[in-house]
Amino acid sequence: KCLSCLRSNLLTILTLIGVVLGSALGIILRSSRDGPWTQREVNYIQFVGDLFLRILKGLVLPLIVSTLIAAIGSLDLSVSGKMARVGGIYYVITTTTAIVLGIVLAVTVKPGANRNEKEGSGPEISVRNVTTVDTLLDLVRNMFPPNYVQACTQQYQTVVTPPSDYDEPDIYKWKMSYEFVDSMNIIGCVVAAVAFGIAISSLKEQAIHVQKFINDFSVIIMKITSWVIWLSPIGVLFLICAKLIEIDDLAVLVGKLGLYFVTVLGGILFHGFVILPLILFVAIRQNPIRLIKNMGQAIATAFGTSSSSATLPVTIRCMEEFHGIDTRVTRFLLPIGATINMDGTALYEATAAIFISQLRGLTLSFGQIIAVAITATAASIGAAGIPQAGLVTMVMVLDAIGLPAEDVSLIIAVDWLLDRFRTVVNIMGDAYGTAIVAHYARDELARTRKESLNEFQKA
Ligand code: DAS
Repeated sequence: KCLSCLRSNLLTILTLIGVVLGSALGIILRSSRDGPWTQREVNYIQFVGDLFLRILKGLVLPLIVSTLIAAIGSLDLSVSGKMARVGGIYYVITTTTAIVLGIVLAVTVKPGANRNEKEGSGPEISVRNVTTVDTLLDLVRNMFPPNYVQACTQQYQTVVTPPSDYDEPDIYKWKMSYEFVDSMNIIGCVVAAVAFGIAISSLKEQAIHVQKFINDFSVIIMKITSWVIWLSPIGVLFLICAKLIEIDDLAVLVGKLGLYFVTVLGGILFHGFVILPLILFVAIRQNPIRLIKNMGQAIATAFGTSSSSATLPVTIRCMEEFHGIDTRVTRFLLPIGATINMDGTALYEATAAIFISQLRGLTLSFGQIIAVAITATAASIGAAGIPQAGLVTMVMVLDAIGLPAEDVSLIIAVDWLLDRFRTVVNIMGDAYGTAIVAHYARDELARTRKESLNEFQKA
């Protein structure tokens, strides 16, 4: 536990160093001349950060699709029907609540909206306005596509018009091309993955080999993601440095970032320590304070490690030894919850994506809000329980509304701290769910315990 605590703190410390160095370098370079930097010079600095983001983007599709199929395919409704059903309903309700809260906060507080300051600088960006019909068509496009590869890759056209003084250096031909076609129809892939997972779960033995392959594949992708995450200090340094040089009004951005931080933090804490306890009390009339107290060690570990997976053993111990939950429930639900039930991450993804669109001066259509809700849900399910996993999957939420991945650099400076709070709420969501499932499955558990005792006595 101490080793994983040190490891994930090492990553956070290195990322923090990247943020500080990148900020210092950006401010020094920015003040080293009076006039603005040309896009060419900014791109040369941002290049290393873009490489990092390109690697993340390459990981997102296999990570999300394999995790979704593995998680849904492994839910064997026959073995622990009641537990899986109650757990599934709980996950849907709490994740949906988190997403809706995140969207409502972002569109009401509007942390990224212009407040009568001059228009932003940098390349103007205009994304194809995604209507609700577009989103609905995208949902099913990957199910029955005429050309599956084309359906997975062809997405919105994000036309990035460079500033008039832009002279296109060779290394950036791909970046500022006038038809910057974005890739990944992620929501279509999500729907196809869920359908595939349900089919595997219903086929049981017949699909056992595919299930095992997908499980192993998702473990491999998560392993690669945990390696790539160690590149984030370098990526962060160059992304922040380039953004500080490029951005027009630094003070305005810092102010908006502060409001964004408070908005996300307020939403996460409200969800984790007001909404979820309310759901617990309404569902089983249990006093949430006792559960929060019993989860004290897990909360501290989650905040310290920024990793749900590293905290899992502590969460299991807290729920079994201090809260008295049946091990059959904790060992079944908590590993699944630590992988696919991340309310803090879900809320953060939705709020951050809308915040960035506001910074870009974009007003999202209802269809795009729906696309954010779907991809933020998938991002929270697909995000691994490792530090900054939410930042990795953020690129796909931005992608769904046609925003470039490098826009994560606008929120990266405060991500290392928000990550800790969303990890705490992620594991608290799992804990409340375990208590609720244990309550509703108590008869089934008592019966199966009696049956196994009888068998034991016969033997
Ligand atoms: N750090 C992730 C976790 O372990 C959450 C996130 O990155 O959003 O839950």
